[in-house]
This record gives sequence, structure tokens and C-alpha cells, in this order.
Amino acid sequence: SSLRVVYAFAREMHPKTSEVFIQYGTAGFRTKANLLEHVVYRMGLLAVIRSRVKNGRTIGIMITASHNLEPDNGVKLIDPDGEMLEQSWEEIATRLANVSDNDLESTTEQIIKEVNADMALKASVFIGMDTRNTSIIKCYIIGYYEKIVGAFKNIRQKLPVGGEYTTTLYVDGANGVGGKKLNIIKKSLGDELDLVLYNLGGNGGKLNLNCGADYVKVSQQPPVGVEHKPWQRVASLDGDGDRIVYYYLDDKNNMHLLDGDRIATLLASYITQLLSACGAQLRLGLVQTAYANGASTQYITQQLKVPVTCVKTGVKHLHHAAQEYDVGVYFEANGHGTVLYSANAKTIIAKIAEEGEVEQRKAAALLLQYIDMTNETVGDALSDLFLVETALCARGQGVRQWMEAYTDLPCRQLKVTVQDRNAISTTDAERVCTSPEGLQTRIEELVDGYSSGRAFVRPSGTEDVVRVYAEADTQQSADKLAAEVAQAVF
Ligand code: 16G
Ligand code: ZN
Repeated sequence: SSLRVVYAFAREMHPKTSEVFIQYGTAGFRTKANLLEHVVYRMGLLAVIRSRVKNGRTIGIMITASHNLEPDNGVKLIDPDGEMLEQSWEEIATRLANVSDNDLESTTEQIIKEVNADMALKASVFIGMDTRNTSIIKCYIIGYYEKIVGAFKNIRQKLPVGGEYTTTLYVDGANGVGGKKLNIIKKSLGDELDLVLYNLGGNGGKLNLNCGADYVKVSQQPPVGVEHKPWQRVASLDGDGDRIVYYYLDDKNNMHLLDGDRIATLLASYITQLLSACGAQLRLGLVQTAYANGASTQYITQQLKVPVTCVKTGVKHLHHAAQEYDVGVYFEANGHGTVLYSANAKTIIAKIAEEGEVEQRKAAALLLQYIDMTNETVGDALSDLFLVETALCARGQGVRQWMEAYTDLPCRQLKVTVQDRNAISTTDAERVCTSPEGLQTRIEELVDGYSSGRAFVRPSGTEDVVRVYAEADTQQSADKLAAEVAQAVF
């Protein structure tokens, strides 16, 4: 049944749009790149089957048209010892590449039978590609969503829905790819999670325009295109599906944002709870950037007693620092993040799941499935969504209880256009400005005028602007402090 997701993906995301017959030749399939979308996806499917026939050994998928010109592309499979795909499979590959979307399921089932693949085995597939624009696909590795949804449903069967948690979740898809993926997964979620999806790109909705995680976080406004109901939790993704923030409106129509910091604290405290139920002595830590709300940092260190590392903006810095912990939770306030588990941590948890006392075994089994649901390679809005929903459900919490953990300090972000943004340099994870001379002193003077004030400036890495961040005890003060600092930069 989890294969259903795979077939739905094939149909919805990688449909066969051409009747041109295409053949697996000496170097696999090779033709105009725009005819290959469905073929590449289906070869992913076949590679998984092939790996299982080879007892789980690794199969390679190579996406390249070698010396052909740029508009061409190709895809071929590589057997475990690095040699070309076994010849008898070329016919199978051709058959799978050419069936209609409607016949894909039955043909795949037929092939699985013919080659006698044990679908319960773990498969391993490596993907390589050349530098063609059409090669740089976002790799929808087969089995990925299958695995996440499977783990989510398994966990849900163990956790009764209760307390303030409700299974209805509204989602702002930012008119991008994340919402579309959820629309496909939605059917296989059953009663476990009732998704109500908005901003799926229909009705002329434009990518990230007045919607999506970045809009919601920076403007502190609800997105357009979403129907709102008081206290209903809404997850807002960004257009390429790697960020997520939550929010809700209260009965006075005020928006309450649950951003990346809030998600990080929820995950960290839930995982801490599971670790202690396992009796595992593992070091959990949290990684943030200067943008993390001061109240979140205080809550994490003082209440949760979890160590925090602060690093420069950019996922690679967070990821790197998170690897220093047995369990490293990292999130940018903008909703980009995930959780990493060291090999040692996984071994210890797996051992407890086998050999621990009854209650410890249960907690460890749950944690293993939680890990299975996590995208440890890179922050992924959908994986994060399932992690959040599981943590909330396990604790019987609705948005209000989630919000009660701590109160955000009001904050404001601004951008300033300057002649040369690189005239500004920073240190101490971007919290201190080292040039131009005098700017840091000026910022500190300004900050001193506010209660709970904090501010920093940094040159953007993605736009030709300088970013200003300020927080203080009231929104009015945060706005004012940000404006004053912006003035000092300019
Ligand atoms: C990039 C980063 C993101 C960061 C943002 C900051 C990755 C994959 N993405 O989008 O993490 O928050 O830049 O942009 O690293 P800025 O430098 O313009 O403020
Ligand atoms: Zn993104």
C-alpha cells in the first residue's frame, strides 16, 4: 500500500507526456531531455527492485548524455560491481519506461514477480549526474516519502490522539512543490492526519507571493489564500519545500507565529523526553543563529537545560555544529532545519530497543521510528511537519500549549541598501560587527536604551543588502530600535 504513494507520485509529478517509444540502448536511455522526466523516475523504481534482487547491494543511476549537446540527456543503471546493467534487464527497463501511467502499477507488480524481488529487503541506490541544467533534478529518491509516511502511521498507531491535539492541519503550500507533494501523500495518511491544503499553485497563485514561510515569518502576517479559523494550526511551507513555520489566528484575528526556534524547542524537548524514557545517556544539543529569538535561547538553556551553539547564518554552518552532539537539533528562525543523530546514538538506541526493560524498549522503538521519519541529509519541510505533528500528538498539545512554553520577544527585521555591503564585517556568529569602525559601539549605545534590547547587522549572502535585526520588550521598541540601527548603517 505504501507503493501507492510511489505510483501517485509518478502520475502527478512525473507523468508520461509523450507517446514516443524509447529504448534502453548501449548507454541506457538517451534522447531530448524533455522526454525523459517520467523515464528517470521509473528507473528509480527499477533500481530499487534491482537492488533487492541483488540482496540489497547498491545500484547506480547515472543521469548524463555524455558528449551529446546540452538539450539531450540520458539515464542508465549500473550494477553493483560497477558494470553495465545486466543485458536481460534492458528489455524490462524498456517495458517500464514505455507503459502508460495507468498501467505503471500493474506492470511494476508483474516485473517484481518475474524477477522474484523480495520487497521487504532494504534497497540501496546511488545517483550521479552531469552538469547539464536538466540533470540537476531535485532527486525524488524512491521510497523516501514511502518511508516517512510509513513511520508516521506506525507511530500514530502507538500514540492515541488526546488532550488538546486535533488531527486537522491547515497547510499553506506557497504555490510551490511542497504543497503538491503533500497533496499526493494526503490520501495515504487516512484518519491519522487530516490535511486541508491551500496555495497549491492553482488559480494563478504565484510562488511565494504574499504566502509561504518566509513571507509569514518576515512580515509577521498570515498568508493570502488561506481560510482562517480561530485557533486552527496552520503550517506554512516555502516554495521549494525546505522551510516550515506554524501559526494560528486567535479569536481577535491576531496572528501568533510558531517559527523555527519554536519548532526546535518542541523537537528538542520531545526527544529529550524519549531519551530519558529509554534510559540513554546521550548528549542532546541545539544549534541556532543570531536570528534566534532571545526568549527561545533562554528557555532552552534555563528550562530545558539543553546546551546551545550559536553559528553563522546558512544551513551548512548549523549542520556542521549539530554533528558535534550525539543528537543535534538545528533550526534557523526562518524554519530551515532538522535533527541529526550520530552513529553511536543510533547504535545505543537500537540496542535498548532489543535488550532494555519493557518501558525502555517501547520508548526506544518509538524513537527509532522518529529517527526514520527524519531527513538527516537536509532540512525538509515535509519531514519536519511529521516530526512536529508527532511531538504535539504525543504530548496532547494544541497550538496554545505549544505557545505557552515561552513568550517571544517582539522583533523586527529590516534591510538596508548601501553602496558596498561588504564594508560590513562581523564576528562571534555575526552578533558583533567589526567594521566599519564605530558601528558596533553605536549599535551598543542604541541597544542600551531599550529593555531586553538586542540588535545586530550582517551583509546578506543572497541579496545586495545589509540585514538588520532587533528585538526588545515591546513591538514598538523593537521597530524603533531596528529603524535606529538601520539609520546607523546607512
Ligand atoms: C540561504 C540559506 C538559508 C539562510 C539564507 C539567509 C542554505 C541552504 N540556505 O537561503 O539557510 O537563512 O540564505 O539569506 O544555506 P541572507 O544571507 O540573504 O540573509
Ligand atoms: Zn527554501
